[in-house]
Amino acid sequence: MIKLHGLRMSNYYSLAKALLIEKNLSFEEVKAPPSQEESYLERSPMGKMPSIEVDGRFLSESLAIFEYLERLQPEPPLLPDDPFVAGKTMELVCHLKLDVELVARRCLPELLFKKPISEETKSEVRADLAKGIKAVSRLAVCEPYAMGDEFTIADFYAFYCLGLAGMLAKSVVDVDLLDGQPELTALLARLAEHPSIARVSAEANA
Ligand SMILES: N[C@@H](CCC(=O)N[C@@H](CS)C(=O)NCC(=O)O)C(=O)O
Repeated sequence: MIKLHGLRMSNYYSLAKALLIEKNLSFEEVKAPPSQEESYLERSPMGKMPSIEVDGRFLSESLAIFEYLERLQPEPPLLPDDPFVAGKTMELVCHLKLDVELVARRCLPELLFKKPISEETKSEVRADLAKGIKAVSRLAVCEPYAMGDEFTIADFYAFYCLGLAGMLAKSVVDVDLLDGQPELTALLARLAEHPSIARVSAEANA
């Protein structure tokens, strides 16, 4: 059985857990906070969560975990059949991950560890987030799902990246990330009701 390592408070752990549920795979959760200990780095080379354990072997990075799960259990598919649309789906995932979530993540030390970030960094975050969210809204269809009719991996990244980024942007740099983005706002509300995502949220708050 697959073991999922990490903590329920993590957005990427939650994403990997939602994927396992979506794919109807049996799994077990193992509490493992991030660490720079050698034994942890052997499982996840940057010391981050999540990672999965399969027959004693470890795999980290949520996108790599997705790639593995998609091949292990192709149903339901989370990438469109059409090669170009599949590429566009991954393009959207990249922008959500790198140009929105990772940018907002620069605010995390201030919120979690009360380590103030500089005004210069805050200005950069505001400018970079504005660019990132524009890129996302240019690519996202949002009717009814991120890429249109098909529910895909981009929906998971939309939910878990925009959720954390929105919270960090509001509380640390006083930016409403989804201001003027009614389609993305409605998409996130729909996704919150999607069974795999709803179960992860319910269990995180239990
Ligand atoms: N690129 C990684 C990011 C994972 C990540 O940022 N994990 C956070 C928790 S959500 C973490 O472990 N942070 C601890 C650290 O950076 O040391 C992925 O997609 O899985």
